Amino acid sequence: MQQNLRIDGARLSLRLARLAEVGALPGGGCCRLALTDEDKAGRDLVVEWMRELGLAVSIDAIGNVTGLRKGTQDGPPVMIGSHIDTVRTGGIYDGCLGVLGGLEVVETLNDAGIVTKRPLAVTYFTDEEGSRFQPDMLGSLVYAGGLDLEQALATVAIDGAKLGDELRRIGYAGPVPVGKPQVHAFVELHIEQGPVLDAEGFTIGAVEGVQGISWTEFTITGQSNHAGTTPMHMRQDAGYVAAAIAAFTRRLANEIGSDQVATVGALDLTPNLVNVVAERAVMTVDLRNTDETRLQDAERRLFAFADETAAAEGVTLKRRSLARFQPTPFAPHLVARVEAIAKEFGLPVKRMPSGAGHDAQIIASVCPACMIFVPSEKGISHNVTEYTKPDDLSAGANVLLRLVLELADS
Ligand code: HGY
Ligand code: MN
Ligand code: MN
Repeated sequence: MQQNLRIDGARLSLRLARLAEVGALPGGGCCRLALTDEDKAGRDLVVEWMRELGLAVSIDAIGNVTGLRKGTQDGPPVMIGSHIDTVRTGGIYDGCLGVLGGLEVVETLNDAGIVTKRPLAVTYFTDEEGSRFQPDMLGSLVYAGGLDLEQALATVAIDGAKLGDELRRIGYAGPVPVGKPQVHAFVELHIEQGPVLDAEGFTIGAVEGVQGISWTEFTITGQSNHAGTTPMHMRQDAGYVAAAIAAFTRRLANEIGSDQVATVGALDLTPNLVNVVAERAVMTVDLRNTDETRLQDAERRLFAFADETAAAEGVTLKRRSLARFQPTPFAPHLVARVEAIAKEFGLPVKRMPSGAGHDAQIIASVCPACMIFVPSEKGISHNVTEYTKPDDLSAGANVLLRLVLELADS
């Protein structure tokens, strides 16, 4: 019986479309930055669905929300998790597929009258994106004991808001303590967000691990001056130093090659006027590599270049780490099961690393964890045109269903 069990793809797509209406952007896509009113509305909708499916809903002190489905036995649950917060120009699948895929697994089991041995948990974590409050994966980091709760609550957003205040304001400062969770195993279904599966014709990615991530904020302070009258040798131009660092960042990635990627995603100039030499620049650099040694080398070279360029221009440079994660491998036995189940379903499957950060890499520190990828059309993500075909969504959710049943009845 269980071998023939399949999820209801139309129902999954319907939930994705319904959640996409929350924080919908005029040209498509979503904006539900962590702990904003839009995030609250999305949270409330998913809690409503959890309750409709008979799950016992709990909220912890950092706002992570878990819907628990009883098993025939007590004990640590098999957890299906991801996130529902988005970047500012987000798609409708990033994170949401993992959470709503979990609800779809629950509803499929409810319809079939199946109760697993172990309890099942469907969880969404607070602020996975880290766009508004850094670091990313903040909620799962606190959940796993990797970030102190009080420190997390004191985090100040890019818009100046304090995380603890926002959590209380939206009503998600929950009563459940955090840290030292008991989870039997963790599975996250997620879109690849990169071009590999789509370009190579695979349906499922058996994710072997997540690459290392290094986010740095540079604050450069020079002197504003007249763009026309100030001789070049007398300038302390923060805008020039920021631009030089941005250009170096691209060169650095190309020189290191292989898996190295580097991004200047945020750059803010003050006073940001055509005829004024910028007195201040605040920028971010996102470096990633599957190899920790090469990632450290990239950081060292970037920081040295930034310091030299700032000194030569006579500006001050302050550096702040916003996030730093080492490359994280997933549980080999679970990766092997994802691959085997995909093959049993006749789905083309590829073992691969994840270029994006995910909650699974954090939860991997407290229990065996793995990820199931489905293709992103043209590899586009963190973009309102993010798209994954319904058949691929269903394929991923069916692999999730089968793996969760195996883990929950083992
Ligand atoms: O940045 C990331 O990789 C993830 O989307 N938070
Ligand atoms: Mn994500
Ligand atoms: Mn994302």
